[in-house]
Amino acid sequence: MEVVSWIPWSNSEVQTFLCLVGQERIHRDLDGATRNEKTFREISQLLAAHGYQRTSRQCRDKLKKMKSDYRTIKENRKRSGPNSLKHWKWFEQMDAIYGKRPVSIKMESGLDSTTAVLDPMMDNKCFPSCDGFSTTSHKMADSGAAGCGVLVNGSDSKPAAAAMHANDLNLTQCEVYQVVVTPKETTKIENPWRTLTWNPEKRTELMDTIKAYKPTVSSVPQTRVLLIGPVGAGKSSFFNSINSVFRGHVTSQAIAGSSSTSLTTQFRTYSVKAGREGKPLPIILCDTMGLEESKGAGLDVDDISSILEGHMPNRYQFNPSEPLHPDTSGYRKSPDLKEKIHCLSYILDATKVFVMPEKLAEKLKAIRQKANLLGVPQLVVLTKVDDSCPLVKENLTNIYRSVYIKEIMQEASTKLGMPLSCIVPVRNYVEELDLDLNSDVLLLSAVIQMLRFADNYFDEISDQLGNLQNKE
Ligand SMILES: Nc1nc2c(ncn2[C@@H]2O[C@H](COP(=O)(O)OP(=O)(O)OP(=O)(O)O)[C@@H](O)[C@H]2O)c(=O)[nH]1
Ligand SMILES: [Mg+2]
Repeated sequence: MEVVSWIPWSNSEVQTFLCLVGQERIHRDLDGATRNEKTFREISQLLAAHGYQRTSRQCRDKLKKMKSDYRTIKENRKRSGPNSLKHWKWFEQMDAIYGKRPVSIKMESGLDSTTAVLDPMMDNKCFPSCDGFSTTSHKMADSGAAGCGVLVNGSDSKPAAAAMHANDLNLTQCEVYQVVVTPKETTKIENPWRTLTWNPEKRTELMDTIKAYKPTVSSVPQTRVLLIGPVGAGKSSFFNSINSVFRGHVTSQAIAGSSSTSLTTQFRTYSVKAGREGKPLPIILCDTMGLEESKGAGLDVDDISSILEGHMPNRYQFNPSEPLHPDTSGYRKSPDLKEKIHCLSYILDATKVFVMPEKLAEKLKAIRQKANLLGVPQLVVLTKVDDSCPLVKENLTNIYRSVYIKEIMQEASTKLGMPLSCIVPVRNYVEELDLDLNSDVLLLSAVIQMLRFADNYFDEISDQLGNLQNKE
């Protein structure tokens, strides 16, 4: 039986809840959908990540109630003027979400919004604990000379204020500050923290570099990059996207789409051609079944070892209840170096990094250990950055200016125990028919990183071979 807590919602909890509900993708998922249980489950998980325990049902009921209150107050306001709304502190935030006004405008638009933001702080004697927000204070009116700020919490701040002003607390001048809460999703870093040039020349340069790439070990004509990650993370779409860039139009050779279990059920090694009749590129992308959190479901960790070591044949049908073993038909007993994996890419959905189930994170760690033992370099490709951040959706070149994307990348780096330099974001082709320059540049940059990482693998191999030859 479901155990439900009936503790009333705190202000900071509602604040966090509204941040989540107001996120563009969640808002879109909820908007007009009749079956939105999955989205409420996600909201419940996100709340849990912020330390609030609410079931998906409680989230649904809360939103229903708040929407009904919002409609009633809005109607009242229409009838009796704006004063009727002053008692409901969430009006401005609800209006930003459901009144079709951007959040940032709402937050800066006047005293009511300031009150809405300050209320939870007053109640909790601290800033709201919603990690999705950054808080800044903006001076609204300046009396011209140095003076005192408004005491947000008079009694608590008195001793410090007295000490700062030599016990003279007579108010002679007043500066009023408005606390503006800007969702991190819309906060920009002034200078991009990674530099990338977004023009056709750069795209051509990246494509030429990939075409001209040659593994440093002569027995390996093509570098093999393995794509693994949770169900629906965008593994197949990543191959499709890279293939599209080199084909010159959007293609979808690998089956991609949404499903609760993995749509990809076979191990596939995909060559990418430079154009329809072109030569195969020096890279092979290996697509796999999605990882699932529960044991015995999705791609098996032992199967990953088999792939890394080159035992698994192309088109092998995954069987989560029975991993590949030496007696399985097609099993490669003594794979060559060219059949092994030279770089392992974890494909992670950026919208889910903060709510990654513990068991899945553990599985990824176990895989990482195996790959480390085999000396396979690893990196993370973060997909769906467009769905994660409105700034990025609006313009992909904001990718390294978005505070939120940086935080997701940092979280991915922590979760997998990898440096931030091993995390690259991409936006796959999913719905469009034509290529887009900025998407191409980001996708190609990810491939370049994969090739650089594979080079590390080949360097190690060359060193080992060199040592062996020296010994002989
Ligand atoms: N907005 C957006 N959607 C994406 C992106 N990448 C993938 N998707 C969508 O995510 C869904 C899953 O993509 P797939 O490529 O099938 O994911 P997968 O990892 O291969 O999934 P399985 O094979 O089922 O494990 C599809 O509906 C894609 O359209 C992206 O970068 N942005
Ligand atoms: Mg797939």
